[in-house]
Amino acid sequence: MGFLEGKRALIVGVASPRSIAWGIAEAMHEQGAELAFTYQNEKLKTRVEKIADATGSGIVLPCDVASDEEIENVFTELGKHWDGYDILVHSVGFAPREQLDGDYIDVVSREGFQVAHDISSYSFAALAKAGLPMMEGRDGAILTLTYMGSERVLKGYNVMGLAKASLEANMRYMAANLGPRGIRVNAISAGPIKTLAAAGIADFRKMLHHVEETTPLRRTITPREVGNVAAFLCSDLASGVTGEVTFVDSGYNILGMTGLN
Ligand code: NAD
Ligand code: 0WE
Repeated sequence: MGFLEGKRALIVGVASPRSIAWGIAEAMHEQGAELAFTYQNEKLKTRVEKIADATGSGIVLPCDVASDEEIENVFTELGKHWDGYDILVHSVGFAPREQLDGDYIDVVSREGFQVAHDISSYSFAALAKAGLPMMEGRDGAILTLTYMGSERVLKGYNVMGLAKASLEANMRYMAANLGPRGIRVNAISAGPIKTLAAAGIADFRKMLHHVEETTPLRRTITPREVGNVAAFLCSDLASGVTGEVTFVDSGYNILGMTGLN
């Protein structure tokens, strides 16, 4: 029997079979969870329906996290299928394209900063808050996806680094507030993976190569490896863990002088 048997999970952030959220959905399904999904826009709907089919889920709802109304609507609709739910996965990040190319100080703008923080950090609290009534009284778990660019400077990550720092602080404040109500809140800090969110990022292939050459495990990680840790963190096996950032990065974050490994 899987360690998520009897749990219901809402997965936000599938865009393609390469999405980290796709790997999380597969891992949670394998451990016995019942799943529901959201999609950002009509273009992505059929992709999300594919993973829903593959995991025996019939619940696929629209949700652009820029819209308060769409966030509210997800839980109104979810309530027609489920009387409650146990797990929320937030696997969403976005900054306007031009923010991720060039030096931070040259490209940062009020608009770019606002959008990055709104979509990549605020949406985490907004989804948790809107879904709170349906998670009350049932050992819930909430998870988000972050990146080391929150703590260290990576060329080109720019305002996304600030947004991820905000997201991690957001996660800790949510953990403190929701802990007394039986809900745990955590983050996974993943190493680089070639997903849609990595498409067109300058030198991304170089970064993957660097990870293969220098990390303790000498390889990149897969969405499914992130998924397995996500399934664990959202299960009762992790009942004592909240407010934590867990790295799934082949050990990259422990290194100094990476060029010499
Ligand atoms: P992805 O492109 O597959 O997923 C990003 C998701 O964000 C997509 O599903 C997209 O639809 C969604 N999204 C963006 N704007 C949205 C909006 N306004 N409303 C609703 N959804 C919106 O890429 P991914 O790599 O799987 O990214 C998932 C998460 O993992 C992101 O938070 C990303 O920052 C994080 N992450 C990625 C990597 C990596 O190297 N790929 C590493 C560490 C962390
Ligand atoms: O969080 C991310 C990427 C997030 C992202 C990607 C895009 C591309 C398309 C946010 N916004 C957009 N906007 C778009 O228009 N990662 C962790 C992947 C990533 O991106 C980098 C990285 C890594 C790793 C950018 C520079 C340096 C490293």
